[in-house]
Formats: sequence, structure tokens, C-alpha cells
Amino acid sequence: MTDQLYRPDQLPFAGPGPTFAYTPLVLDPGKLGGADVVVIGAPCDVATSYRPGTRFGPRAIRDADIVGPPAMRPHPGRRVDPFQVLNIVDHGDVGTFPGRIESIHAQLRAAVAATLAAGAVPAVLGGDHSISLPVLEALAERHGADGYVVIHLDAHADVELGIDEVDHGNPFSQAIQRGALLPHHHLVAGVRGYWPTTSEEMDHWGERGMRIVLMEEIAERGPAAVADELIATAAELAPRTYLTIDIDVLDPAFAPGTGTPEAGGLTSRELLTVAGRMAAELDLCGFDVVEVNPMVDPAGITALAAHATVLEVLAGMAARRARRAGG
Ligand SMILES: [Mn+2]
Repeated sequence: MTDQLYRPDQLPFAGPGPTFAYTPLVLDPGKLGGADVVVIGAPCDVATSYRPGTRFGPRAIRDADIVGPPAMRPHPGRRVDPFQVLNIVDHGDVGTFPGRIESIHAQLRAAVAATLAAGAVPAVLGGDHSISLPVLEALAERHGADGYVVIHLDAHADVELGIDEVDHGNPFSQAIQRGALLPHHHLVAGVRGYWPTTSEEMDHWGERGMRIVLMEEIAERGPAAVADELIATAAELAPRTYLTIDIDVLDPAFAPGTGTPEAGGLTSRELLTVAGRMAAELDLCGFDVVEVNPMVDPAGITALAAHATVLEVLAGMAARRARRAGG
């Protein structure tokens, strides 16, 4: 047993680079059958408005693992190991020459479609937030726009108006415009700061039923009460939920490594609790963690938070699965 601890192929800091939590690498989309969760990296930053570098995000999130193989990460609170309960594989990264956003999006949409066709849930590692658009398109194609809800944790609502081209500030208004998302199925929480989510946008989308929870409201009511509301609303609106987490929903104290940081956000602890609950209490049809930018991430703090968030969501999903299997 002692020897096994020191096997060089089981060290978290050595070797050719890890898959997510050292799960099996399955590059062939035709071989995803039997998987419950498929991790897909989307190393894209061409849609970024301010500090670029999220093309290095998926690698940084995978590298933030401190345990090493095998894929075994028991959650101490939930008493469940997601890697035992769920068959989780890593599909590698989609990608092409960095400037070609349409090609990157097309590849991601195909990878998500293959994942859904295999009956699995995509876990997408970003990448700038534009990558949520092809994911939502694949989800709508599979489940219908009325078949899912988006819970969106972010400092920004990402619903710009009047911009035809896709960028990381409009994946959700683009998805609505393309018929892939219903406006009242878009529940955003954590919005703050001065990167414009304008009053005009707030009014426009508010009139169409979009729920935009400002960070101020989370601070007043508490994250648990807001999570209760979002979970209840999502469950009422559709049978499944897509959870999209822009790491900048965290305060820059916890996530400085991101393109457009905004002071006054959630703590890592609050995000872990809220995201884990959403995974445990709703049927997730997929999730993403985006906007991790290791180029401006001292000590890898942000990647660490993103990695922990992914694990927490997986543990929540596993707890739900285990509870249901147990009756
Ligand atoms: Mn954001």
C-alpha cells in the first residue's frame, strides 16, 4: 500500500497531463455510450471583451486536481463518491485555430450532441462564456426550448441587446433570438458591477419574464433563500435544468483569474453550497464552468475554485442518483 502511494504514474504533478480527475479519456464520440457524464473542454477566448486567456482554462481546471489517480473523490458531507456512482469520462477538448469562433462553436455543439445522444450529461469546461451558446443549441435540439431551464450564476446577465455577432456578453440573448432558449426560462443570479447590464436590458428582459437576481439581493436575502427560489422556479418550469457558472460570480478575492472581474461577489463556500444543492435537487441535463483565465490567476486560486465547483456539482448529481436508486 505504501509503495502504491508513490507510483510515478499516480502522481498528480507528473506525467503527460491529466484528464479531469484522472477519468478515462474517450476521444471517439461514437464510444461515449454507457457514460453518465462527459467532460468536454472548450479552450476558447476569441469572444472575450477584456482580458483574454480563457483558452488555457480547461487545462488549468484539470491541472488544479491535487489528488492524483485513480478517479476517486468521495464527498465527505454527502458520503458519496461521484466517480463510483456515475460513469464519468473525459472527451478531451474541442478546438481548432483559436480565431475561428464558428468552427469552435460547431465542434462543441457536435460534441454535446454526441454526449446527449449517448444518454450522458455534458460537463463543459470553458473557455469564455460564448461557448454556452452552442451547448444550449444542442440542448434545444434534443429537448426542445421548452424542455429545459437555465440557472445562470454570473456577475453579468450576458443578454446584450442589438448586437448581431456572438460574443461572451450575449450567449443567452443569442440563444433566445435563435429559438434555443425561452426568456422566462433564464434565471440569472449574482449580477453586479458596471460592465453594462443596462437598465434597458433589465427592463426589456424583465418584461419577458427573465428573472435577474442582483448580487445585492443575494446579500440581503442570503444565498440559501435565493437558491430555494431558483430551484423551485426551475422545477416548476421544466423537467430539466442546465446550470451555467461563470466563475466571475465569485468575488475577485476568490477568483481573480477571470476576464471581467467585479468586486462584491460570492465566496467560494457560498458557490459550492449553492451549486451542489442545485445538482442534488434538480435534474441537470448539463452544466458548464466558464471564464477561468489562468493568465491572470495568481497561485491558481481561480482554477482551484472552478475545479472544486465541478466536483461539488458531480457529488450533488451522484447523491441524487444514489438517493433515487435507494428508493
Ligand atoms: Mn461574467
